Amino acid sequence: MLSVETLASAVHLPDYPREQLRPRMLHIGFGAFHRAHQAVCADRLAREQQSDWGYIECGINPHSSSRLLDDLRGQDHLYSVTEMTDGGETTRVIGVICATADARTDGIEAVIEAMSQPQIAIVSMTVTEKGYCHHPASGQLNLEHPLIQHDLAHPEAPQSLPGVILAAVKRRRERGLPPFSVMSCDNMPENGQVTRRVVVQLAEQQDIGLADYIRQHLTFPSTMVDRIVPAMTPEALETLGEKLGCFDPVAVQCEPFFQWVIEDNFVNGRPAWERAGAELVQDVVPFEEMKLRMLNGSHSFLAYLGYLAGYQHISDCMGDEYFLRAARTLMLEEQAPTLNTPHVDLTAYADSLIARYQNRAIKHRTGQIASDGTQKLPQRWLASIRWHLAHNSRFDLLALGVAGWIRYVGGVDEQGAAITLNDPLKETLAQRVSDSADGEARIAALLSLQKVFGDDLPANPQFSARVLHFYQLLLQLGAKETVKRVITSY
Ligand code: NAI
Ligand code: CS2
Repeated sequence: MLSVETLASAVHLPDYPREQLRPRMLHIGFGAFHRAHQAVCADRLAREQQSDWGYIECGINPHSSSRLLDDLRGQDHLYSVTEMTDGGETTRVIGVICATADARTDGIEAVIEAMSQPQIAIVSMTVTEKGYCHHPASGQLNLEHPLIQHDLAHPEAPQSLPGVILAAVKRRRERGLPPFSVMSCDNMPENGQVTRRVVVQLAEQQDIGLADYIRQHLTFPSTMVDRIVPAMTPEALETLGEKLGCFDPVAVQCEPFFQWVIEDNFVNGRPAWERAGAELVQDVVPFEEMKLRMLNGSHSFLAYLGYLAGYQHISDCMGDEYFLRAARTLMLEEQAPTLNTPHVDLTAYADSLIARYQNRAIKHRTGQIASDGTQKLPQRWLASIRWHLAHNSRFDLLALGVAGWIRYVGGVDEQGAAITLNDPLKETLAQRVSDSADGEARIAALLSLQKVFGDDLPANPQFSARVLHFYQLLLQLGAKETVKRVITSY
């Protein structure tokens, strides 16, 4: 447990009056990223600007196995964030969390009640792409999703993100309380629009009046979020604990880089985030697309090809000159041309991304980034592939990425060991893999996954042919040699 008494003297403690914080923000999804990003920003505002914006942290999954919120409560809502560079580390204890409400231990009613406290002005979330219960290819709410089915039957005790937001909005409206702004901090293009759509579409199934109220009175600002925050491992927590002078089960480690671009569209006030490194803008879309395609797109490429090649971490991939060149070429030759960012130096951006990937103090597992591919591929690769098909330009590395994903979801690595798939569609993927012979039939079976690839891509012979070509190279040469061959002949 984190204990301020035994902490190493170099650790920075919250030096602002915590009792004066007002929990006007409520966050759903107390994962690694939120702890190292939005909460750090609020902490900096409290420290440097005397901001009184504090957080209530919530979990909405009643069956979650995570004890993080319990642990947080057990240490006075304090936890540590350590920024890691090759040259050293800086640790800070974050003090802006005022309270928690967890469906697992307190019941979902406690969460909805917390969201219905009069002072709540912003509900934000980091629940991963799959938490929105939408079809990744179309962005529409998936009415067949088990959590949505549950919430349609039990709107008063919801389990999905849209269902929980809806229940809270309904209650606030009945009590005559002001609406809140809903801010997604997940890696999706127009994440505010996605959130708005799933909430309104669920409302339309239940109460048209409520759907209209949401359209008129709530805002859903979009955001671009960036900071590399790998999942903590038991070993990393132990090692860190020895340095800190106490074991902090809620600790996270991250890179020093921080970026947050926020659409300035809040219905009930907001912190002055711009005074703590965030950018408030009218239109986030160009920033989101740049980051999703160049950073996350190259991340997913390195994740699948790197995993198959036996590279455990992104920084290990950077030790292979061909992987490094492939990632940079993917960014600059196949993603940058699809973007609309006239005022950004994309070459400098690509170089800064490569430098961040080379940070060996950050142990970012390729296997972690490879998770949930069905939710990530559309915005990271497929929109760009559509652009290239329309412009008749080259997309070899993107097609190699798709081939790498298909090889990965085949479930067996190049040494014949099983790959544990982590994806909400893993049963469908496994079924399609087992029903298809390896090779052309496998490609057809996976590319026809309409929820991911839509109707257009599987029907495009040029696309399927490129993916098949690279898939066969992967089978023949393995990932390391394939990446080398493709990039040296690029
Ligand atoms: P994490 O695994 O530590 O946390 C995920 C959180 O989402 C957990 O609190 C979990 O309870 C919640 N969650 C998962 N499925 C859910 C569902 N169906 N409904 C409600 N809650 C659900 O992951 P981490 O690192 O915090 O990342 C979360 C998301 O943050 C990513 O998927 C991405 O969209 C975004 N992000 C992450 C970055 C990173 O480097 N870790 C950087 C930029 C964005
Ligand atoms: C990664 C991202 O896990 C993944 O899919 O690509 O979480 C990435 O680390 C962040 O978006 C960086 O901001």
